[in-house]
Amino acid sequence: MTTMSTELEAQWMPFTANRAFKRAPRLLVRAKGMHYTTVDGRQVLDGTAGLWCVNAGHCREPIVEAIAASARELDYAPGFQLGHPAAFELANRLSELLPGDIDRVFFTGSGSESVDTALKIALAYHNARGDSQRVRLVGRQRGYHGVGFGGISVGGIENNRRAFASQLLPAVDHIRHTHDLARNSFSRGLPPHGAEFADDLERVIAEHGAGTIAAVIVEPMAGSTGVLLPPVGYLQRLRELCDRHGILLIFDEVITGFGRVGGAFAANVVGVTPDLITMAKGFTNGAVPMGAVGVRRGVYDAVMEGSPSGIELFHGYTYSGHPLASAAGLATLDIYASEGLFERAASLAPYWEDAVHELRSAPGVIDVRNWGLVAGIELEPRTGAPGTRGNDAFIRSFERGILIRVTGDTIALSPPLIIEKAEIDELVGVLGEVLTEVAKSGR
Ligand code: PXG
Ligand code: PLP
Repeated sequence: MTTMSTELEAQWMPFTANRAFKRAPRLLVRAKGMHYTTVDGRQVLDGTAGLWCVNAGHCREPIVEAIAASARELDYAPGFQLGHPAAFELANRLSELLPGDIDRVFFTGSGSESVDTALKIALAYHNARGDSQRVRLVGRQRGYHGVGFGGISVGGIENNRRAFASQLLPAVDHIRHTHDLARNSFSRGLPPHGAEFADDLERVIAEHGAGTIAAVIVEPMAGSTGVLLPPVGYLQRLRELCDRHGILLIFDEVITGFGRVGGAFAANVVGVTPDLITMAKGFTNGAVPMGAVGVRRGVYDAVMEGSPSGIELFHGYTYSGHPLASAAGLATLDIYASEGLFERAASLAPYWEDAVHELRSAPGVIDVRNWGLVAGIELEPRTGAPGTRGNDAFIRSFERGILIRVTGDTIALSPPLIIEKAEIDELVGVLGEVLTEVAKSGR
């Protein structure tokens, strides 16, 4: 029996229109498999894996058990100068999934912390090698890297930066984003045009000198800003440029990691190994907050060698490698492996692609794009009221029993990887009806 205070004022909600929400709240009280249950007892099909994190579906028993067992046995263990076995085991297991020679793992509590950690490791790496001129960080327009000061500095979403613009990191540049509706609309899988967008890095290099640049950070696929895909060859080209100029390449795989695009990481899927990978979300199936940074052996070794004794990296979190999170992570990786969920995402992707592209004919749709078990459906903004069409679609969808995610006027779909074909049909079918209603009613 759930008892609940109906008083909502005290919680300042994250990335939410607080006043509108508190007037018309949407509360979830339970979840199982592919569905949420609302406070008024309705079932809602989860088309977004929570916030891109519940890749194995909700309330999976082995994860629940692992968390409960750890809570009973080892609730917390300091991670500074002490350790516990599950964190080491999890790092070993993760290093097997990570591509190439990325086999060192630093634990954090979230994607935002992973991003700040990766940026600091990049600076520490160059510093350890006596290359302390390399301090400049390069992000990308429309990038999302969480909400720490590092993350919003390299991030490229104006709304997230505006109020804080006077105090962002000083030496940061942004290369252009990869969205090109004119040439790539309604592409299936990775879009064909735009590998040359990577060459925008040459502009930054020409302006500041390669010897001042520490790292480039990009999401292989920008999720939060509306499913912006990497054109074929783009990530390879970025890798080549970084190699040529001694710049570290960071893939922010907070969303693309753990099966979302049909492999362990997007890096594995496209065959490009970055120097660092940030992750979170699907790492613990969303059940306990945890993130990590995967680091190439050579980067780790350089930081070790740069420091003959004592603490090599002055960085870490109270909750780095938390026992409950480590237990959840191990149980989650077990499920991914035993159920073959990354392969499942890859093999379902063609069915998913066909299904979501049927929305092409729904009113107001100006693009449909997909990769793995992700889809972006871009809607034509209403004149003078951008974002309202998307928001209306979100609210109507929720009322109709499907959870979608909307950013501006782009709908992002990213269901748990356990989704069945009939559920894909339901998700896309209801969404098509919703888009028709939204177009007809103007709200
Ligand atoms: N990097 C990337 C690429 C992300 O997508 C973060 C960092 C930050 O992670 P934390 O755990 O600090 O939130 C993210 C998070 C959405 C949505 O609806 C996306 C995120 C978070 C919440 C909502 O697109 N991405
Ligand atoms: N603020 C204070 C006063 C602290 O003592 C600490 C950690 O000891 C922090 C912030 C950082 O917290 P966390 O390690 O959870 O990021």
